[in-house]
Amino acid sequence: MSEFFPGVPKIAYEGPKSKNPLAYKHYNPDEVVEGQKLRDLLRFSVCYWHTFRGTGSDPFGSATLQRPWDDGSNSVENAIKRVDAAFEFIGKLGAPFYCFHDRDIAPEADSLRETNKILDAVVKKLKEKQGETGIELLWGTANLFSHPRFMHGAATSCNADVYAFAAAQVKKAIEVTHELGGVNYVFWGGREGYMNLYNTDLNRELSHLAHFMHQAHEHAKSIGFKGQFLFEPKPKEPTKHQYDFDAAACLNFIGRHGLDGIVKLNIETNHATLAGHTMMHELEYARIHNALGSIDANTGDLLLGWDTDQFPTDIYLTTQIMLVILKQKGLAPGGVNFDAKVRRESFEPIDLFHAHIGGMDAFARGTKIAAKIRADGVLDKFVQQRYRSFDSGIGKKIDDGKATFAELEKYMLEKGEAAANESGRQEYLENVINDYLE
Ligand code: XLS
Ligand code: NI
Ligand code: NI
Repeated sequence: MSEFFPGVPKIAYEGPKSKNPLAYKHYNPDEVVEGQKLRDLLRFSVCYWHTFRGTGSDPFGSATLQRPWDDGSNSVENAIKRVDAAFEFIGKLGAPFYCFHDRDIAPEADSLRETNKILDAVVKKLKEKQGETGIELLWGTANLFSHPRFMHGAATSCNADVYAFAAAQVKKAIEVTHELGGVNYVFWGGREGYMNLYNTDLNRELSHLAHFMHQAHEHAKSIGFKGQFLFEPKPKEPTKHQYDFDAAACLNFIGRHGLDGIVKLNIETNHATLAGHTMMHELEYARIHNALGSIDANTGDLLLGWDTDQFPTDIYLTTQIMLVILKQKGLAPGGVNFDAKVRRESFEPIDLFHAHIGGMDAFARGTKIAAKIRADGVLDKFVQQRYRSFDSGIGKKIDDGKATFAELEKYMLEKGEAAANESGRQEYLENVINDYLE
C-alpha cells in the first residue's frame, strides 16, 4: 500500500517527550477531554484543494511542489490516482475526515453533462476508498470561482445563465456530498461580491444570493440530505467588497433573509485576521448566535495582507479557539478542517505530514490548556463577578427588560452618582492565561 508516501508509517501518539518528527506529541485521539475523546471533539479534516491540488505556484512563479503521483494532467486517470494518494495520506495521518470542492476531485469538461459524468466516476472511487479506510466526508462544496464564467460572481452574477449554471453545479455538489455521507455543505462563494458600485445592483445581488441558498436547502431536503449548511465569512479576495465579510455581516444576511437555523457559519482564522478581527471574536460572535458550525483551521501572516492559509502552530491561538469551542462542547457535525497549505519552499511530500502533525498537535495542546483554564473557572468567575451589578436590584430589573427610562432617571436622580467602577484587570488575566501555557 505504501506506494505514494514510502517510508512513512502510520503516525502514532508518542507523548511530549518524543523527538520523532513523524509522531504526535500531544494529539492522542483516545485521550478524553471534558468527557469526549479528542478524535470526536476535534474532528480533524484534511482539505483536498490545498493538500492535493496545490502546486506551489504564486503570482510570481510556477509550481514547485513535488507530487510524484500527479502527472499534472486533467485526465480522469490522474484524478483517480490522486484519490489513492489522498487516502493513503489521510489514513497514515489518522485524520477521520476530509473535504473538497467538486472541481478539486474531478476535472471540468466542455459541457456540464460530461463534467458531471466524470465527477460521478471519481465519486465512485472516493466511496470505495471511504469504505476501505473508514475515512469520512466532513463537507463538500462547489468551486464557483475558478472558471472564467464566474467573472461577475455565481449566485450574484449579473448573467442569469451563470446563476443557472451555479445552481446546477451546487445541486450536483450537494448530491455527491450526500452520496458520500457528507455531514455538512459549505457555501464559500468566492466571487460573491463586487468591485464597483457604479455597475452593481446591490439589492438584487443579495436577494439572488439568499434565494440561491434557500433553493439549495430545498433541494437538499428533497433528496434527504440532512447535513448542516455553512456560510464561510471572508472579507477580501478576490472582490473588493465580499458579501460574506465577517461573522456579523453573514449573520445579518442570514437573519434578514429567513435563513436562521438553516445556515450556520464556517469560521476561518485567516479570514478573521483579514476582517480586522481575532479568531476568538469571530467564533464567539457566531457562538452567541447559535451559528458556530465548523472551522477552517489555519493562520495568516500578520506581515502579509492576504489569505496565506498557513498551518496553525501558535498555542495561544489554538487555546483561544478552544476556549470558545469547548463552551459549546465541540463542533459536531462540524469539525476542524485544515484549510491550509504548505509553503512553496516546503516542496517535498513529507512536508505535508509535518504540516498536519504540527497543526493537530497545536490543537490538541490548545484543547488541553483551554480545558484546564475552564476547569479552574478563572475566566468564568471573573466575568461573572464583573457583571454582578446586573444580578440584583436595578441591574436585574434592566436585565429582565422591566426598567423604563423614566424609572432609571428617578433611580439616578435619587442616587446622584453611579457606583464606583472596578478594574477590568486585562493584564492580570493575560498573566493568568500565560501561567497555563506550560
Ligand atoms: C478560500 C476559502 C476556501 C473555502 C472553501 O479562501 O477559505 O478555501 O474554505 O471554498
Ligand atoms: Ni476556508
Ligand atoms: Ni481562506
